[in-house]
Amino acid sequence: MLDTKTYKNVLLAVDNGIATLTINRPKSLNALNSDTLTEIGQALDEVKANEESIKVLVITGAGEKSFVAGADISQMHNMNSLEAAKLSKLAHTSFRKIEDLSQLTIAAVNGYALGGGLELAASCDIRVASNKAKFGQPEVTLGIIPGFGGTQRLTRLVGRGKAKEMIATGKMIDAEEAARVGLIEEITEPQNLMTKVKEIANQVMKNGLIAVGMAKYVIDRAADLPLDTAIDFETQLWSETFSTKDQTEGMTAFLEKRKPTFKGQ
Ligand code: DAK
Repeated sequence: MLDTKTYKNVLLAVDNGIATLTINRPKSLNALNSDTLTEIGQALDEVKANEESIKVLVITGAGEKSFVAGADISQMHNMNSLEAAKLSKLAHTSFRKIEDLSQLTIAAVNGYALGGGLELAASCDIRVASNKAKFGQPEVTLGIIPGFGGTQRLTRLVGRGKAKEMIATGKMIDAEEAARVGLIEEITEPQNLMTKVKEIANQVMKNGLIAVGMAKYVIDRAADLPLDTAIDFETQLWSETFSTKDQTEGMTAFLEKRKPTFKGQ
Protein backbone atom coordinates (compact mmCIF):
# COMPACT_ATOMS: atom_id res chain seq x y z
CA MET A 1 0.00 0.00 0.00
CA LEU A 2 1.26 3.50 -0.90
CA ASP A 3 2.42 5.59 2.05
CA THR A 4 0.58 8.89 1.54
CA LYS A 5 0.95 12.22 3.33
CA THR A 6 -1.23 13.05 6.31
CA TYR A 7 -3.63 15.92 5.77
CA LYS A 8 -5.91 17.91 8.10
CA ASN A 9 -9.04 18.32 6.00
CA VAL A 10 -8.82 15.46 3.51
CA LEU A 11 -7.92 11.78 3.66
CA LEU A 12 -6.05 9.99 0.90
CA ALA A 13 -6.03 6.19 0.99
CA VAL A 14 -4.83 3.79 -1.67
CA ASP A 15 -6.00 0.21 -1.89
CA ASN A 16 -5.45 -2.23 -4.77
CA GLY A 17 -4.84 0.50 -7.32
CA ILE A 18 -7.80 2.66 -6.26
CA ALA A 19 -7.06 5.94 -4.46
CA THR A 20 -9.90 7.42 -2.42
CA LEU A 21 -9.73 11.12 -1.63
CA THR A 22 -12.25 11.97 1.10
CA ILE A 23 -13.11 15.58 1.88
CA ASN A 24 -13.15 15.35 5.64
CA ARG A 25 -14.92 18.23 7.37
CA PRO A 26 -18.24 16.53 8.16
CA LYS A 27 -19.25 19.09 10.84
CA SER A 28 -19.36 21.74 8.08
CA LEU A 29 -20.84 19.27 5.59
CA ASN A 30 -17.38 19.13 3.97
CA ALA A 31 -17.50 22.78 2.86
CA LEU A 32 -14.41 23.86 0.95
CA ASN A 33 -12.26 26.44 2.71
CA SER A 34 -8.89 27.54 1.35
CA ASP A 35 -6.92 25.04 3.48
CA THR A 36 -9.07 22.21 2.12
CA LEU A 37 -8.64 23.39 -1.46
CA THR A 38 -4.86 23.57 -0.91
CA GLU A 39 -4.83 20.03 0.48
CA ILE A 40 -6.98 18.74 -2.39
CA GLY A 41 -4.35 20.16 -4.77
CA GLN A 42 -1.52 18.50 -2.81
CA ALA A 43 -3.32 15.15 -2.69
CA LEU A 44 -3.90 15.33 -6.46
CA ASP A 45 -0.18 15.96 -6.94
CA GLU A 46 0.45 12.73 -5.01
CA VAL A 47 -2.02 10.84 -7.20
CA LYS A 48 -0.33 12.17 -10.34
CA ALA A 49 3.13 11.29 -9.07
CA ASN A 50 2.07 7.69 -8.39
CA GLU A 51 0.57 6.61 -11.71
CA GLU A 52 2.29 3.23 -11.32
CA SER A 53 0.36 2.31 -8.18
CA ILE A 54 -2.80 4.45 -8.53
CA LYS A 55 -4.97 3.47 -11.49
CA VAL A 56 -8.29 5.13 -10.60
CA LEU A 57 -9.14 8.03 -8.28
CA VAL A 58 -12.40 8.20 -6.31
CA ILE A 59 -13.46 11.47 -4.67
CA THR A 60 -16.09 11.43 -1.92
CA GLY A 61 -17.22 13.25 1.23
CA ALA A 62 -16.98 12.13 4.87
CA GLY A 63 -20.18 11.29 6.74
CA GLU A 64 -23.58 10.23 5.50
CA LYS A 65 -25.07 13.62 4.79
CA SER A 66 -22.86 15.47 2.40
CA PHE A 67 -20.45 15.10 -0.47
CA VAL A 68 -19.47 18.78 -0.36
CA ALA A 69 -21.97 21.54 0.55
CA GLY A 70 -20.08 24.18 -1.42
CA ALA A 71 -17.39 26.71 -0.70
CA ASP A 72 -17.13 27.63 2.97
CA ILE A 73 -19.57 30.51 3.41
CA SER A 74 -18.13 31.48 6.81
CA GLN A 75 -14.74 32.04 5.16
CA MET A 76 -16.21 33.78 2.09
CA HIS A 77 -18.63 36.21 3.64
CA ASN A 78 -16.08 38.94 4.54
CA MET A 79 -13.77 38.44 1.59
CA ASN A 80 -12.83 41.37 -0.65
CA SER A 81 -12.50 40.86 -4.39
CA LEU A 82 -8.71 40.35 -4.19
CA GLU A 83 -9.20 37.55 -1.68
CA ALA A 84 -12.01 36.15 -3.83
CA ALA A 85 -9.67 36.11 -6.84
CA LYS A 86 -7.04 34.26 -4.78
CA LEU A 87 -9.58 31.65 -3.63
CA SER A 88 -10.87 31.30 -7.16
CA LYS A 89 -7.36 30.68 -8.53
CA LEU A 90 -6.75 28.07 -5.83
CA ALA A 91 -9.96 26.23 -6.69
CA HIS A 92 -9.45 26.42 -10.45
CA THR A 93 -5.89 25.11 -10.11
CA SER A 94 -7.05 22.17 -7.98
CA PHE A 95 -10.09 21.29 -10.10
CA ARG A 96 -8.02 21.48 -13.29
CA LYS A 97 -5.56 19.03 -11.76
CA ILE A 98 -8.40 16.48 -11.58
CA GLU A 99 -9.07 16.79 -15.30
CA ASP A 100 -5.36 16.67 -16.10
CA LEU A 101 -4.83 13.32 -14.37
CA SER A 102 -4.25 10.42 -16.74
CA GLN A 103 -6.15 8.19 -14.29
CA LEU A 104 -9.95 7.93 -14.54
CA THR A 105 -11.70 9.86 -11.76
CA ILE A 106 -15.04 8.94 -10.19
CA ALA A 107 -17.08 11.18 -7.89
CA ALA A 108 -18.90 9.04 -5.30
CA VAL A 109 -21.65 11.49 -4.38
CA ASN A 110 -22.87 10.42 -0.95
CA GLY A 111 -25.10 13.41 -0.12
CA TYR A 112 -25.32 17.16 -0.82
CA ALA A 113 -23.29 18.26 -3.85
CA LEU A 114 -23.91 22.00 -3.80
CA GLY A 115 -22.12 24.97 -5.33
CA GLY A 116 -18.39 24.22 -5.27
CA GLY A 117 -19.30 20.63 -4.35
CA LEU A 118 -21.23 20.11 -7.57
CA GLU A 119 -18.41 21.85 -9.42
CA LEU A 120 -15.97 19.38 -7.84
CA ALA A 121 -18.12 16.41 -8.89
CA ALA A 122 -18.47 17.86 -12.39
CA SER A 123 -14.68 17.97 -12.70
CA CYS A 124 -14.54 14.18 -12.34
CA ASP A 125 -14.90 11.86 -15.33
CA ILE A 126 -17.85 9.85 -13.94
CA ARG A 127 -20.42 10.55 -11.21
CA VAL A 128 -22.07 7.78 -9.17
CA ALA A 129 -24.58 8.93 -6.55
CA SER A 130 -26.53 7.66 -3.60
CA ASN A 131 -30.29 7.92 -4.10
CA LYS A 132 -30.21 10.37 -1.15
CA ALA A 133 -27.87 12.79 -2.93
CA LYS A 134 -29.01 16.31 -3.80
CA PHE A 135 -27.47 18.54 -6.42
CA GLY A 136 -27.62 22.30 -6.83
CA GLN A 137 -25.86 25.54 -7.68
CA PRO A 138 -27.30 27.84 -4.99
CA GLU A 139 -24.80 30.67 -5.55
CA VAL A 140 -27.36 33.23 -6.71
CA THR A 141 -29.17 32.78 -3.37
CA LEU A 142 -25.96 34.21 -1.85
CA GLY A 143 -25.67 36.99 -4.43
CA ILE A 144 -22.81 35.45 -6.42
CA ILE A 145 -22.51 33.25 -9.50
CA PRO A 146 -20.85 29.80 -9.67
CA GLY A 147 -17.14 30.55 -9.66
CA PHE A 148 -15.37 27.21 -9.65
CA GLY A 149 -16.30 26.39 -13.25
CA GLY A 150 -20.02 25.69 -12.66
CA THR A 151 -21.33 27.85 -15.46
CA GLN A 152 -19.10 25.90 -17.86
CA ARG A 153 -18.83 22.28 -16.67
CA LEU A 154 -22.49 21.93 -15.61
CA THR A 155 -23.58 23.37 -18.96
CA ARG A 156 -21.41 20.88 -20.83
CA LEU A 157 -22.99 18.01 -18.88
CA VAL A 158 -26.68 18.94 -18.87
CA GLY A 159 -27.05 21.54 -21.65
CA ARG A 160 -27.72 25.25 -21.46
CA GLY A 161 -31.41 25.16 -20.56
CA LYS A 162 -31.07 22.86 -17.55
CA ALA A 163 -27.88 24.61 -16.38
CA LYS A 164 -29.59 27.99 -16.56
CA GLU A 165 -32.66 26.63 -14.74
CA MET A 166 -30.51 25.15 -11.94
CA ILE A 167 -28.26 28.20 -11.63
CA ALA A 168 -31.00 30.86 -11.88
CA THR A 169 -33.40 29.18 -9.43
CA GLY A 170 -30.69 27.89 -7.09
CA LYS A 171 -33.02 24.93 -6.47
CA MET A 172 -31.74 21.45 -5.66
CA ILE A 173 -32.56 18.43 -7.78
CA ASP A 174 -32.62 14.85 -6.52
CA ALA A 175 -30.57 11.91 -7.80
CA GLU A 176 -33.38 10.63 -10.06
CA GLU A 177 -33.59 13.96 -11.87
CA ALA A 178 -29.79 14.27 -11.96
CA ALA A 179 -29.62 10.89 -13.73
CA ARG A 180 -32.41 11.83 -16.12
CA VAL A 181 -30.62 15.03 -17.24
CA GLY A 182 -27.24 13.32 -17.60
CA LEU A 183 -25.56 14.85 -14.57
CA ILE A 184 -24.79 11.45 -13.02
CA GLU A 185 -24.16 8.06 -14.57
CA GLU A 186 -25.41 5.69 -11.84
CA ILE A 187 -27.67 5.75 -8.75
CA THR A 188 -27.34 3.31 -5.86
CA GLU A 189 -28.69 2.70 -2.39
CA PRO A 190 -26.47 4.69 0.02
CA GLN A 191 -24.95 1.54 1.53
CA ASN A 192 -23.99 0.25 -1.94
CA LEU A 193 -22.34 3.43 -3.19
CA MET A 194 -18.70 2.49 -2.66
CA THR A 195 -19.30 -1.08 -3.85
CA LYS A 196 -20.72 0.24 -7.11
CA VAL A 197 -17.87 2.72 -7.50
CA LYS A 198 -15.27 0.00 -6.89
CA GLU A 199 -17.03 -2.29 -9.36
CA ILE A 200 -16.65 0.39 -12.05
CA ALA A 201 -13.05 1.09 -11.01
CA ASN A 202 -12.15 -2.62 -11.14
CA GLN A 203 -13.75 -2.99 -14.56
CA VAL A 204 -11.67 -0.05 -15.82
CA MET A 205 -8.48 -1.42 -14.26
CA LYS A 206 -8.74 -4.66 -16.25
CA ASN A 207 -8.22 -2.65 -19.43
CA GLY A 208 -5.24 -1.08 -21.13
CA LEU A 209 -4.79 1.96 -18.94
CA ILE A 210 -2.72 3.91 -21.45
CA ALA A 211 -5.71 3.58 -23.79
CA VAL A 212 -8.12 4.64 -21.01
CA GLY A 213 -6.01 7.74 -20.29
CA MET A 214 -5.76 8.59 -24.00
CA ALA A 215 -9.51 8.15 -24.52
CA LYS A 216 -10.23 10.44 -21.56
CA TYR A 217 -7.75 12.99 -22.92
CA VAL A 218 -9.17 13.08 -26.42
CA ILE A 219 -12.80 13.19 -25.19
CA ASP A 220 -12.03 16.21 -23.00
CA ARG A 221 -9.58 18.05 -25.23
CA ALA A 222 -11.46 17.60 -28.50
CA ALA A 223 -14.95 18.30 -27.14
CA ASP A 224 -15.01 21.90 -28.31
CA LEU A 225 -13.11 21.46 -31.56
CA PRO A 226 -14.77 21.30 -34.99
CA LEU A 227 -15.60 17.65 -35.83
CA ASP A 228 -12.93 17.27 -38.56
CA THR A 229 -10.18 18.59 -36.27
CA ALA A 230 -11.44 16.41 -33.42
CA ILE A 231 -11.43 13.31 -35.63
CA ASP A 232 -7.85 14.11 -36.73
CA PHE A 233 -6.89 14.36 -33.06
CA GLU A 234 -8.54 11.00 -32.35
CA THR A 235 -6.75 9.43 -35.32
CA GLN A 236 -3.41 10.68 -34.05
CA LEU A 237 -3.92 9.15 -30.59
CA TRP A 238 -5.45 5.97 -32.03
CA SER A 239 -2.30 5.46 -34.13
CA GLU A 240 -0.13 6.07 -31.07
CA THR A 241 -1.77 3.17 -29.22
CA PHE A 242 -0.10 0.89 -31.78
CA SER A 243 3.25 1.77 -30.29
CA THR A 244 2.23 0.33 -26.88
CA LYS A 245 2.82 -3.17 -25.55
CA ASP A 246 -0.78 -3.10 -24.30
CA GLN A 247 -2.07 -3.03 -27.89
CA THR A 248 0.06 -6.06 -28.80
CA GLU A 249 -1.04 -7.90 -25.65
CA GLY A 250 -4.75 -7.01 -26.07
CA MET A 251 -4.94 -8.21 -29.68
CA THR A 252 -2.68 -11.25 -29.15
CA ALA A 253 -4.77 -12.34 -26.15
CA PHE A 254 -7.93 -12.06 -28.25
CA LEU A 255 -6.45 -14.21 -31.00
CA GLU A 256 -5.15 -16.74 -28.46
CA LYS A 257 -8.61 -16.82 -26.83
CA ARG A 258 -7.32 -15.81 -23.40
CA LYS A 259 -7.73 -12.80 -21.10
CA PRO A 260 -5.13 -10.06 -21.65
CA THR A 261 -2.63 -9.07 -18.97
CA PHE A 262 -2.05 -5.38 -19.49
CA LYS A 263 1.01 -3.74 -17.98
CA GLY A 264 0.24 -0.13 -18.82
CA GLN A 265 3.22 -0.05 -21.20
N1 DAK B 1 -20.14 26.70 4.30
C1 DAK B 1 -19.92 26.70 5.64
N2 DAK B 1 -20.61 25.96 6.51
C2 DAK B 1 -21.58 25.17 6.03
C3 DAK B 1 -21.88 25.11 4.64
C4 DAK B 1 -21.10 25.93 3.76
N3 DAK B 1 -21.28 25.90 2.43
N4 DAK B 1 -22.90 24.26 4.46
C5 DAK B 1 -23.23 23.79 5.69
N5 DAK B 1 -22.43 24.34 6.62
C6 DAK B 1 -22.46 24.12 8.08
C7 DAK B 1 -23.66 24.81 8.71
O1 DAK B 1 -23.36 26.17 8.95
C8 DAK B 1 -23.79 24.01 9.98
O2 DAK B 1 -22.81 24.44 10.90
P1 DAK B 1 -23.16 24.62 12.48
O3 DAK B 1 -24.26 25.58 12.53
O4 DAK B 1 -23.56 23.24 12.93
O5 DAK B 1 -21.87 25.10 13.08
C9 DAK B 1 -23.43 22.59 9.55
O6 DAK B 1 -22.68 22.74 8.34
C10 DAK B 1 -24.66 21.74 9.24
O7 DAK B 1 -25.47 22.46 8.32
P2 DAK B 1 -27.02 22.74 8.54
O8 DAK B 1 -27.32 22.82 10.00
O9 DAK B 1 -27.37 23.92 7.69
O10 DAK B 1 -27.65 21.41 7.97
P3 DAK B 1 -29.09 21.23 7.32
O11 DAK B 1 -29.31 19.79 7.19
O12 DAK B 1 -30.12 22.04 8.05
O13 DAK B 1 -28.97 21.87 5.87
C11 DAK B 1 -27.87 22.29 3.71
C12 DAK B 1 -28.10 21.29 4.90
C13 DAK B 1 -26.78 21.70 2.83
C14 DAK B 1 -29.17 22.38 2.92
C15 DAK B 1 -27.49 23.66 4.30
O14 DAK B 1 -26.38 23.47 5.20
C16 DAK B 1 -27.08 24.64 3.25
O15 DAK B 1 -27.90 25.22 2.56
N6 DAK B 1 -25.75 24.89 3.15
C17 DAK B 1 -25.20 25.89 2.29
C18 DAK B 1 -25.24 25.39 0.87
C19 DAK B 1 -24.71 26.44 -0.06
O16 DAK B 1 -25.29 27.52 -0.26
N7 DAK B 1 -23.60 26.11 -0.70
C20 DAK B 1 -23.08 26.86 -1.76
C21 DAK B 1 -22.09 27.75 -1.27
S1 DAK B 1 -21.64 28.86 -2.56
C22 DAK B 1 -15.54 31.43 -5.65
C23 DAK B 1 -15.97 30.53 -6.54
C24 DAK B 1 -16.93 29.63 -6.19
C25 DAK B 1 -17.49 29.65 -4.96
C26 DAK B 1 -17.05 30.55 -4.07
C27 DAK B 1 -16.08 31.44 -4.40
N8 DAK B 1 -14.55 32.35 -6.03
C28 DAK B 1 -14.40 32.66 -7.42
C29 DAK B 1 -13.74 32.95 -5.08
C30 DAK B 1 -18.49 28.71 -4.63
C31 DAK B 1 -19.52 29.10 -3.92
C32 DAK B 1 -20.36 28.14 -3.31
O17 DAK B 1 -20.11 26.96 -3.28
